[in-house]
Amino acid sequence: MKFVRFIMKNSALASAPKHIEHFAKFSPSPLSMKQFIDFGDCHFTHMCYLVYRYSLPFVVVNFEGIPCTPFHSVLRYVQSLMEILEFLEKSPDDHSVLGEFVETLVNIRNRHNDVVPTMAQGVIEYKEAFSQDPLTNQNIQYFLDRFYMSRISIRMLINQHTLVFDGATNPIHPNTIGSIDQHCQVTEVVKEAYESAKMLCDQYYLSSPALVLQELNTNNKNQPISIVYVPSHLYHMLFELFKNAMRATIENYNEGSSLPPIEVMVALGGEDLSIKMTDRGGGVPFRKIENLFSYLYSTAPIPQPDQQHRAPLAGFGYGLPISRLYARYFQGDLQLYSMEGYGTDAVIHLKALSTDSVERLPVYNKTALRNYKVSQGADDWCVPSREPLDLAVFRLAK
Ligand code: W6P
Repeated sequence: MKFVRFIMKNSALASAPKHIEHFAKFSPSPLSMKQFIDFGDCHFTHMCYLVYRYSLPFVVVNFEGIPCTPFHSVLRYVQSLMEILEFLEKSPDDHSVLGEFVETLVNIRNRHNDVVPTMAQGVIEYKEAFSQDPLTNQNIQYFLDRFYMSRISIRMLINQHTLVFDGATNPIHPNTIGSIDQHCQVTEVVKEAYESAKMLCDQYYLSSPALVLQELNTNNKNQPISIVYVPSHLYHMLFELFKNAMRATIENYNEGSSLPPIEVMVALGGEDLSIKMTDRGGGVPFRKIENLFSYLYSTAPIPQPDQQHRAPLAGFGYGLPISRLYARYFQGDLQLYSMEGYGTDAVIHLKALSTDSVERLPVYNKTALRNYKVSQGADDWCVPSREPLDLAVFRLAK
């Protein structure tokens, strides 16, 4: 924090620490889908307040949390924060101020477009400079899951505000409010995500597994399943899962047999909407499943310009952990169940009811800080030995 104060004192940002300290005391209030929808006619100051209430702890944790956040990225957060703070002094009743605010939000969103690769580069640098132990992995996981969840929520707010600003409904999707579709047709999104992944897959491997899609709507038999959701989030998760399933299927394929299809089951119950994607790609050993979600273990050096011919379906870096965050963002989850030698089931669980779809947001307090573990302490479980026990030693000791 000292370092941050130093930067701020030496720039036009002198008033930021005061604001940060003030607003960091607030906890963000999570919004439900319904509240997001009602935002259609939301008041400017409310929005403004929300945005910077979110962004402040975000900035704080950005400074305190990770040892090697690239410097310019930190400065850009300060800049965005200051730009939002400026609006607090302006009159929200002035329509030109509203327009200006939207413009600022769009600039802020664009400024932070490349946060994920920038942070990934930070993790790579950390990995090269320090160790790659389970404790570091755990701390980076804890920090980045919360950091990216903040980012998802801020971008959701910014998107809602900028999209509903002009008050016009989208003529093609009249049920869409900002980025929320009140009748998000799940199987349609599944098909779109499949087609995009298939295109990449065909391009690279010259073939692709077929899709077998089924749905079961227990609430309303024979009706297509629809939920109140953000289609772009759902698409992001499904596209990621399809790419993984396709790659595994093709790479596990034996000449002479036919390419097994990817099966997707969509089920709607009273509480959950679940999507299961099954591949026969040979699976992943149980021990390695967690690593698929690890920011530390799944970073590969960012490809250099001369290495552009790598597989488009390989090494997606943060695709899976971020997809899981999208699922968790509205109280859902994404899980992988694999049978090594056979294949993998990837399951997305979402809330069926919009009243249950409430943002899941991190808070920044002492408890959160305590979750950054400093030393492992004595392990309270035996470490399995690789060598068979030499009983002769025990006999001798007697
Ligand atoms: C695999 C590995 C994986 C990750 C995510 C989704 C599906 C699959 N299939 O073999």
